[in-house]
Amino acid sequence: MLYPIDTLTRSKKNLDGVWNFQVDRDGSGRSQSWYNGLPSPIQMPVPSSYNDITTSAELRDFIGDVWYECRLYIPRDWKKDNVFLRFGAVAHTAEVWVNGELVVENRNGFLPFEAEITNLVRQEEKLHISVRVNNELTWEMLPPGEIVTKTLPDGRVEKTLHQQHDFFNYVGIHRPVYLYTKPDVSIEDVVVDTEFTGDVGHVHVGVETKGEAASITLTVQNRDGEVVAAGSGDHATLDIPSVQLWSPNHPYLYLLHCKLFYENGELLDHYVVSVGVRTVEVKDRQVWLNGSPVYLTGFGKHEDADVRGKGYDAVTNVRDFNLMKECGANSFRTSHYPYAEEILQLADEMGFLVIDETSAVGLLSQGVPATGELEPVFSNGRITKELKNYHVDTVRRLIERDRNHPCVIMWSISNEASTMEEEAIPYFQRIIDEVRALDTRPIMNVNLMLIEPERCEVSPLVDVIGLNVYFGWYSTPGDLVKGKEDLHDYLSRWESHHQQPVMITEYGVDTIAGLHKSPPVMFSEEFQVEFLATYHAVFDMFSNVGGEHIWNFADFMTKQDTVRVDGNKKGLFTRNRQPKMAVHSVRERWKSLKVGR
Ligand code: BDP
Repeated sequence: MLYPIDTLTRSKKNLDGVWNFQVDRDGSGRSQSWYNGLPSPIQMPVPSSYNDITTSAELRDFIGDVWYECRLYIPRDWKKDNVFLRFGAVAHTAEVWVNGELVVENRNGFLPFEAEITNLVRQEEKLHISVRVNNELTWEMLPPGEIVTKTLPDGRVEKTLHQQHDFFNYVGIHRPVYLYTKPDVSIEDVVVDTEFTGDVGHVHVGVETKGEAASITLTVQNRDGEVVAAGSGDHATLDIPSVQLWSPNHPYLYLLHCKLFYENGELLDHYVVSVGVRTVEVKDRQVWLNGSPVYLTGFGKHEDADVRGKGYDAVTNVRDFNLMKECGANSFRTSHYPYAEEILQLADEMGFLVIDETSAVGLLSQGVPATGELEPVFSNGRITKELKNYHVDTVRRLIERDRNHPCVIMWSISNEASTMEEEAIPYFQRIIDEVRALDTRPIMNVNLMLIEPERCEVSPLVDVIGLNVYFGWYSTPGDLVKGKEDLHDYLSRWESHHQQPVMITEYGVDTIAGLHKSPPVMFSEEFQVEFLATYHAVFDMFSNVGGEHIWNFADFMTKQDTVRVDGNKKGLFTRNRQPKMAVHSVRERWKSLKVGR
């Protein structure tokens, strides 16, 4: 599904703004035909999570259905085109009606979906769009979770969400909503892959079309608008002489113009894709970018901000990227779900390497702390065929959405699954087969520190091993001498048991901005500085460590819990995107690190 853009043949209309909204307390909205109009709506911004917009604790923690609606006119000159309605993401499940007709259902809170509504568009009347959103998690979807219901003495039903992850279950229409047009004979998909020989860049292009076009032309323009390569047909390789390679330090983007023509030369469709020429591979226990080893510095992030929750917000994103550049980060992981397409576009433009993660977070026993006993989930029926199918569908949709982005260098298929079970092998093999059938990028799987290297069944199947490590925090809390020893021992065991590079996908400590302690104690800014420095010294002892991502870029909201003070405070920045003390030493390290170490 191509991202909607304005071109010579296509138009789009952004529907973001303030929509009508209503909570469906007893789930009777559908039987009362709320898709024809909400009885007593309040105002709700789109895109945004709805949870923190009002002052109601009930709405923040509500479990069940809510409804959104908006009304608008379709521009007159859209008459002859096919019209589509597209949602960047709605968490977690959605049903969409247009003029009272159900047009699409979606069960994935982090990926786009759309419906063709050409037949429902009446030019002289306002279009009525209605969306039912549900935030319940089950073990047949990702992220997994469970709603436990209890009937109270007065007959009311109380619902409690049991989730597997710590980040707050923000929900709503989270990403931009578009109406857009597409001609009858159209470009349905464009797939781009790049490589280079010497100073010639090769852009391999595949174009999928609908309807009968007489010819397809492909041209590549450089930043100055000059055509530097051209070809034709639905499959072609375009060679760019004196190519400017894409990298974090030089995020050079070309524009690939695809055009469909009728016999008489009439232009039928036009679509444009940004192309960064670069290669990624894993060899000699390192990740290589453009033929040289690259050491990843950066963060595990979240889509999370005060008031907006997980709602897409360009202000926060550009600020985040500026802060990351400023401290020498060259990369981040989309922990723990696919991020908005607009974020990847920004990463292409500003130059960040992205580990693109699915929403498979927490496929392990309920509420497991970072230390303790792991109960099986793959062998006891907890992980079902439905969940596996959902996971396969997620990686397929994720790759189809993101594969043209030069910023995406790796797919992360899960975070903290129970990978010591033999039964995890066929499950993950199926996911990996799906990824490999669709794309050539390296695959990573992320393990929590309870996973013993000698017993990890899934790591042998992947290209890069992600490790989340919190020795001296969740184990031997506050003791960095022991924490250092344990980290060293853990990394040594990974080094001797597995041939792949290891990427430290999480390490960090909760830190209250402004809390100072000497000598350092947990939660103080001094402790964060010391913890990170201790870990960095250990990473530097291992040549198979291919990168370090601090957990987390910024403080983020979690569910209420005794171990969280107004959220997870492991950010290097506060939730308001202001620096904590450790930023300075991290910047010094990352700016002085040699790319390949
Ligand atoms: C890791 C999880 C991450 C948590 C982190 C923590 O991958 O989502 O936020 O622990 O506890 O295990 O801070």
